[in-house]
Amino acid sequence: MSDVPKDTLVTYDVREGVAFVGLNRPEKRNAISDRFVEALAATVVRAEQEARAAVLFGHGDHFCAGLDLSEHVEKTPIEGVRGSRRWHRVFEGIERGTIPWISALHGAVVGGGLELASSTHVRVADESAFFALPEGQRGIFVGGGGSVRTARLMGVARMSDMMLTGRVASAREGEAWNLAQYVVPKGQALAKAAELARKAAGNAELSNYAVINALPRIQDMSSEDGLFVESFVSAFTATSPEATERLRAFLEKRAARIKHPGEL
Ligand code: 1HE
Repeated sequence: MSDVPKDTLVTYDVREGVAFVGLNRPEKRNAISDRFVEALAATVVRAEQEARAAVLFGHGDHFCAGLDLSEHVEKTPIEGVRGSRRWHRVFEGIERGTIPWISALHGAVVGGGLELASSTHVRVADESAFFALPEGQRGIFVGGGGSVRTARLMGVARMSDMMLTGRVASAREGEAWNLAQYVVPKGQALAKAAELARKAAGNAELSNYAVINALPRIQDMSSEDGLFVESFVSAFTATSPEATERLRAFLEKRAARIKHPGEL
């Protein structure tokens, strides 16, 4: 992307109802500084208002090298807590907002970069992507929600291994460990993420909201409570005017039927 403005930390563009949010600090491998996280926060709010789905990607050769380490040399403990809580709020705006987020991952998906990717709903990695959690080597700990989100994706055993031993996972290992749902050839993650985002943008907004917000919360409940909540979310979603129209469209043969993967 040669026409990307150099002074914009996060690029933004909406096409066909999909917001494209680009991490744009390639000279520092998209490391997340305080200013960077504020730029991301503003862009997340804008995407929520203007799009039905969003794609998050990195400009340059890497998705994101995590926390900007140069800003953390002099921080006090309470400043560290405030910074971490700010990341939590911004990433939660992605994870528990109203639109689906698809991330396109390539190169380094490291530390806070992996925490950021973990807050998106679908992750597409290209074959150049690699995952690492070098916090132990840097003398720090995850602070962007990784101990909750990333640990739930890959499990505590794998995450402990990565944090304790510095193990680096390839794109394929990341897929097997649930860090990515798709692996595509090098250079194709953004196109695949855009394709998936357009599909998600075509869904009923309330269904997408339920997937994003009800599904993860139900995992935190007992089975009894989960089934109880599911019935309410299900009934509320299915009786919305948009659902009524979509159900009619199917019955009147105006909607596409589902195809076997071999037919696509
Ligand atoms: C940075 C950062 C950064 C690069 N903070 N400046 N994250 C890490 O421990 C990852 C550290 N970075 C790396 O291991 C490598 O930079 C990469 C594998 C990501 C990319 O390697 P490469 O060879 O393409 O780039 P480079 O030459 O290492 O870096 C280019 C420049 O980016 C260089 O600055 P320059 O002024 O010398 O040109 C690097 O210093 C700079 N740079 N990464 C600051 N992270 C809320 S808790 C979250 C906790 C974490 O995220 S811990 C993980 C931190």
